[in-house]
Amino acid sequence: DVSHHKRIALLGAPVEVGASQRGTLMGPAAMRTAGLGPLLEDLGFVVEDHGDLTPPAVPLSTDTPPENARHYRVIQNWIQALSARAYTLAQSGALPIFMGGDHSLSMGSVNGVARHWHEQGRELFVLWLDAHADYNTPHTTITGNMHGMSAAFLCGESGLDGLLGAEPRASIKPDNLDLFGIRSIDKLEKELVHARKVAIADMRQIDEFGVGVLIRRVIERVKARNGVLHVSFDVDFLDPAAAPGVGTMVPGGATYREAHLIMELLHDSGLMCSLDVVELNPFLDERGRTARVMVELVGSLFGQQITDRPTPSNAIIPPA
Ligand code: 6HN
Ligand code: MN
Ligand code: MN
Ligand code: MN
Repeated sequence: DVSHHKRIALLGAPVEVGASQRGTLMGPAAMRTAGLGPLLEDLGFVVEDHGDLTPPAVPLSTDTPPENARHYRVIQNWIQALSARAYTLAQSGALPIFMGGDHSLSMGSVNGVARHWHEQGRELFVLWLDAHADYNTPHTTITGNMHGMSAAFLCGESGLDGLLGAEPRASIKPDNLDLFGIRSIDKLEKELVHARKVAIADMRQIDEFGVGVLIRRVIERVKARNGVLHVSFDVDFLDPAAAPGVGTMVPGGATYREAHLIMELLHDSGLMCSLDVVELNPFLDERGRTARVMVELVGSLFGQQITDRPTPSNAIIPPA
């Protein structure tokens, strides 16, 4: 049923202090400049652009900031505002696209959509396309950067317990998270991911089995439980050669073609209920290349096709 979304809600979340490099605050503007709205309209969607979120400048909460969580107060304001907006956008029946902004924003976007789907009695699954696991907590982090903590927070790990303030916490099961494209993980972070039995498709698996097989496995798992899927797309999932506009480049990432196929298979699945596009850093980009690539990939995620043949979904032999 989520594939019947005809309305897409765009929301910018220009947060940058979750990362060590500045510049992701320009991400939403770059996505708009690269033509995201008109592309989605061409694909037949009604696009509502809700502009950029502006969180309150004054602290909303009075909890004690944890150690090793840099810019906790600023991010806390973002997360609380985002979670509330994500919840109401999901409730409105539109499919929200959260344009970042660094990856800390997902603590708010996913929390809010998870709350909505849990109320509907639907399980939320999260596909984390990323070079990194983002499974640190204030206890395990080396950098203190909160964009490295979002997946762990969403799976209910402790250490940022006051972050949401009065906003209800709607954690997902570690079982319902798929880390995909991973090639950089810290030592304690790895131990935590293994302890929680989080599913990981790392780059070695991608090389050995291919993204088609591995993404179908993700899709089948969601389908089997009648779930819905949130996609959290960190630009550094892509190889730096395809996407230089990012602060945390790691060599050996997904190619343009691999990413494109993933988008097409996800589109065919009809399971996606919401999307984050995060870590785009236009300040580090080359002539808008990365923003353009991300917009193209989102286009494929929403049904852009090379030919207008019926999509050969799950075909073993290519149709004539
Ligand atoms: N991201 N594991 C490193 C850290 O600082 O915790 C990198 C995190 C990167 C986060 O790319 O969204
Ligand atoms: Mn990330
Ligand atoms: Mn990353
Ligand atoms: Mn395509």
